[in-house]
Amino acid sequence: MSLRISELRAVEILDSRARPTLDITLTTDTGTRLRAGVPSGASTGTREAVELRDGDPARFAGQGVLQAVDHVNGEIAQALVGRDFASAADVDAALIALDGTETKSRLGANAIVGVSLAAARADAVASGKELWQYLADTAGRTPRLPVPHFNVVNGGAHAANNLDFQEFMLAPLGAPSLPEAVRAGAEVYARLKARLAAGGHPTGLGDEGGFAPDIDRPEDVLALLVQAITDAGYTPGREGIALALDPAASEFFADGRYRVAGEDLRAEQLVDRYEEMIERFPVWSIEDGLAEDDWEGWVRLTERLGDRVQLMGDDIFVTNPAIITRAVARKVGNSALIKVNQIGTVTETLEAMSVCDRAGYTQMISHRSGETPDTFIADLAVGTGCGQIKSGAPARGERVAKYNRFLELAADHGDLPFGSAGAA
Ligand code: 2PG
Ligand code: MG
Repeated sequence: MSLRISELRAVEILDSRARPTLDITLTTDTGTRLRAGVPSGASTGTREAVELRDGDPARFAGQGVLQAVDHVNGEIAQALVGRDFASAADVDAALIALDGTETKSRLGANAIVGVSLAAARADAVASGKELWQYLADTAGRTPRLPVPHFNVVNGGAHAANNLDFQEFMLAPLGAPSLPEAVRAGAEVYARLKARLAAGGHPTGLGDEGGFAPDIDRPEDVLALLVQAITDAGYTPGREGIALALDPAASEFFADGRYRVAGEDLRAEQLVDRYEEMIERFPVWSIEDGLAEDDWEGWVRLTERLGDRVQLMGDDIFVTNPAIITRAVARKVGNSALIKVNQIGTVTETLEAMSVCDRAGYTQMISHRSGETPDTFIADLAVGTGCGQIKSGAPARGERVAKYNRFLELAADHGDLPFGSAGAA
């Protein structure tokens, strides 16, 4: 199989948060055109691959991506167009070599990841496969429809409320099928809205489509979620709908203390709080429970709670195979959040996932808070069969696009298994 690119074009478009990002069109020598939209985070890890932003205060408050666009249309196109590649992995290798930096900061990880996503799509078409099948074969994994984790309450850097924890998710682990899981998420979302309204809370939305009420204490949100699950006729818990948290603790960590609902907590005290939450509420997964630089705290967190819940690294691991390898050696966490744009290419993303597999760490595919309607991550979740994804609330087009892609795949491929391997 060979892949030859005849044209590569980038355009500056808007993401779901009114910030500029890139749209990539890759045309192959057979005339097939593939598109990719580039996602962008707000609560980013400091070791993520670096997005190139123009910094010109006269445009989009410095957030423009015209330099990254120029790099795709200029240097990257010159290097890739007309060359024969054996696979998209070879395109990724060429992109990494061309950039030449550790963090993809020269050409921009936003430029590189867009081309990488489009190249994977082109390779899938050249191989005569659907994207998820192609990714499954490339990764050597068994496809599976994942359990969607619906982020229904937004705080932290994703909402203008008082809530320090960033994400509160519904995890329908007990759903018998993907369509039933999506239905559960949507039904509980509706009941949650009604509960919030009845309690006098505004029902405005945060960046990922979850509600953004002014509730300070995370425990109060968890209690509300359990009520909404019950209101909708489901069972709270792993056999029905469990809960997952992404406190994104790096965002409220300063001078060795975690500031939660007005209290300054040491890591040990925050771990105590998590332990109480796990005992009182059906929380099955905690992402970024402690800050990315608090490795000591993470070791203790993992010792104390690692055999009871999934402890997932996002800002601390940044989908980086080398960092995850260090974490495994130090027994930090037991799971990794996987974001293609944190590392910058599909190839390195799959590598990070195989490091996790070898260590017995579970994985969850993730969107970013700034998204486009691109559904690549839905196919990535199915193809890698990791069993879990988060793509925000079951509301807002750019979030729902991913969930709807699963509904399509479930309808077209009745034999695809469903469920989270790590949740049992
Ligand atoms: C996270 C992500 C996605 P952001 O912290 O997990 O929800 O947020 O894209 O802003 O980094
Ligand atoms: Mg996170």
